[in-house]
Amino acid sequence: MPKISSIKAEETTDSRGNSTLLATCLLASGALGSASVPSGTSTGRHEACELRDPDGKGVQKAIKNVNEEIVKAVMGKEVDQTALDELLIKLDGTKNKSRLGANAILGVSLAFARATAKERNLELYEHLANLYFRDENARKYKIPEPAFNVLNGGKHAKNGLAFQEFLLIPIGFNTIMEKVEVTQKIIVSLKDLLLQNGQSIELGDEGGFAPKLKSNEEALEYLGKAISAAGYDTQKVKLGIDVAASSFWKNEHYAIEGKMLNAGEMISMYEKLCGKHEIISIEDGLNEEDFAGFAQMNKKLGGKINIVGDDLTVTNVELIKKAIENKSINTLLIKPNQIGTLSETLAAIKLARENNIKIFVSHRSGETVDSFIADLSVAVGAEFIKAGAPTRPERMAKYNRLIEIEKEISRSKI
Ligand code: 2PG
Ligand code: MG
Repeated sequence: MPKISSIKAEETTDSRGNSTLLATCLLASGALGSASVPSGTSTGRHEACELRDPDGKGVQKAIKNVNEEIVKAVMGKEVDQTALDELLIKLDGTKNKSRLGANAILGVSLAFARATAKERNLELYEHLANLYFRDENARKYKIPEPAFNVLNGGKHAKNGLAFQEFLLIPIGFNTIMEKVEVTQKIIVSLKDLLLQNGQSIELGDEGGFAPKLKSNEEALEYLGKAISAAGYDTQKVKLGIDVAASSFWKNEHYAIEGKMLNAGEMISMYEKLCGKHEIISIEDGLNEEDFAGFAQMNKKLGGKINIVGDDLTVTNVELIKKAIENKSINTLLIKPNQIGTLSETLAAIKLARENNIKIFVSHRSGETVDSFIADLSVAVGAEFIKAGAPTRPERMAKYNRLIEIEKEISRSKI
């Protein structure tokens, strides 16, 4: 078992220019691993607590918690991932990791995983697969389908669009490299189209454009046109949306495009949109507490498209169980920092898998160039991954890592 020599946390900066935490773990063998923690804006109410300083911005307190209390508790310990994560959870002692901070805990958890992979001379995805699949024969590495967020709205932009993310999902191509290139071409066409129509090409938090369009449907129309203008068709390039509906849930209704809709009306709206556009995935279509509404939506549309839980389930086993009991989703979004340790993230994935729920691994809107989620997605055989527009370094870091892994996997098959 790996023996921890030391752990250190320091400050780094994310893609929005906000402080975040970078943790490094040194094992007695000399193996070293680092990981930085991303940060969300449209966070689910039940996410683990990201500890911020009283000014709401800094992470000095979380850093101090790692460098003092956590170091003291883990130094010299011989542990595996499960034992370390259990120790951290116990040390924190709260239900949502609010004392030490989920950012402090996750940084340590992921840095330890990287250091352990190094010690064992394994690629990170191989090590994560070992943690996830105890049975070596069950293991099969798979590159997930990438979903690229190219038009931003909601809390990620200041353009008044209610839906948070409009995603391109280029399914009709073989390699991840090709999928990235196709999307980059469509982005160029989209930019031209926006400019031709006098729209702004300002960017949102995840690198997609954030034009002030009159409706969500207009955004989907732009995507359709950009796909054809780039020489592709919607049989090969599908669409997805992350509605993040909790962000416009007001007075028990959805305040959208001047209307106040109920869950049934939202579902009818999605049905119509799916009839007109090649949508294969809808995330957080309803408010984060509405398990029954999600179930209705899953019943109506789940046979054809992904009904994805994000704020609804927040990578939390208890909430995932509730979603399973209610048949609320057929796809689960996975964000390690929603729950705060690697072991709990893997447990969430396992539970979903056992219940035939697809896995959709996700970045956060505030990201660093850390590509941990790329390895994670391959290790667990996720169906999908989203990491934003393939135009900015913190987003490309994930796609480039997938490209690298894909090459490596195909080499090992020869
Ligand atoms: C989401 C995420 C990532 P945030 O809602 O799925 O795209 O956004 O990180 O702001 O919660
Ligand atoms: Mg979401």
